[in-house]
Amino acid sequence: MGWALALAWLVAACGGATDENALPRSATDFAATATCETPRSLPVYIEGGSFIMGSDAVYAEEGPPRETRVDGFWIDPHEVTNRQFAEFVDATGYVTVAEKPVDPAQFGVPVEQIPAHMLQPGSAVFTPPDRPSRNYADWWDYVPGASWKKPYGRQGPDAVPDQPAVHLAWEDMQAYAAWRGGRLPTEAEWEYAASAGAPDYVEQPDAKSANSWQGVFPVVNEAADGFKGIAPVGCFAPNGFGLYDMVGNVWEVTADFYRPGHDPQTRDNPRRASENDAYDPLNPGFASRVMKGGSYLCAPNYCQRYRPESRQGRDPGLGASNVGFRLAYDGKAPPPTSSSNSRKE
Ligand SMILES: [Ca+2]
Ligand SMILES: [Ca+2]
Repeated sequence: MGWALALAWLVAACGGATDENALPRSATDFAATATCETPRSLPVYIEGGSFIMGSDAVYAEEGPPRETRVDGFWIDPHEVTNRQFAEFVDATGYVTVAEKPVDPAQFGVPVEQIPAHMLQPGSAVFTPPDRPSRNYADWWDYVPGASWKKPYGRQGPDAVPDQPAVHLAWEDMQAYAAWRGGRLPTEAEWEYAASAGAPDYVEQPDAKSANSWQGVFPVVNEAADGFKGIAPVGCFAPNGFGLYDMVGNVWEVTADFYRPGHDPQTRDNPRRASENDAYDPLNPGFASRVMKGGSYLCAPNYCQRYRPESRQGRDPGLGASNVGFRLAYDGKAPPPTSSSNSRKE
């Protein structure tokens, strides 16, 4: 969501009253303590090929499906973890957008109309409502102090090393990619890698295949898959290319600008690389990027987006507790990895 939009719905949702000393319910209820064996972090080479990109089975913004060609590339086998992001921060001293002072000018309204807590550094944290709702303002809170290091806010637990890094802005992901020697995948690359040659489906993946939401979102979280919220990377079965959590856990931002629907004329390594192509009906003031693959918040009654074809717009500025990323790499040789990246080799 964008800042202006965030202001509108957060004010509508809570009147600007957030107790920054209270532990968000999402922290006590949603912070996973389970561990899994961390999978190999060495990037996987995806041979070039053709596939049917897009779908017309569920949501209009995913179509039309058309045969699409993608050149070969390398991709991380799992979402970028807090351990990996910490290596970058330790080496560079980088400070993320969610940790920096907030510029009131970006709200576009007089400063006295901005709730005080939204002028503090922070990010959007999923906080389940206590009653049924279909209004996302009821489950997103702007939490001061929330960042990749403190995913639930100042009073919450520290980031878990093997969980995906979240609460990152576009420029944070770009900075990490530049340091690591990679880049964000295009939407076509990501979807090709996620589908891994398997047939399309519309049903929710089973509890061993993806961290999604079992039960009636946003109030009944049965967690039949073992996780109410985010999971460490690699707790679920890999796809046919050996990639983990492509259709669950956290959404993953790609390099392409977002607009609803695919251009049927672009079938060879398609890109939406121009900001002029960007249009997000839910966030029209911002040039959103495409994010892919659903998250632990996707449930059949609300968000059937636990599929390779699923796509939504992601505001470049404000992070959220269910959005992360993974890197792609060019070239024939395996890309460089850090020491801890290859510790399980
Ligand atoms: Ca789950
Ligand atoms: Ca994911």
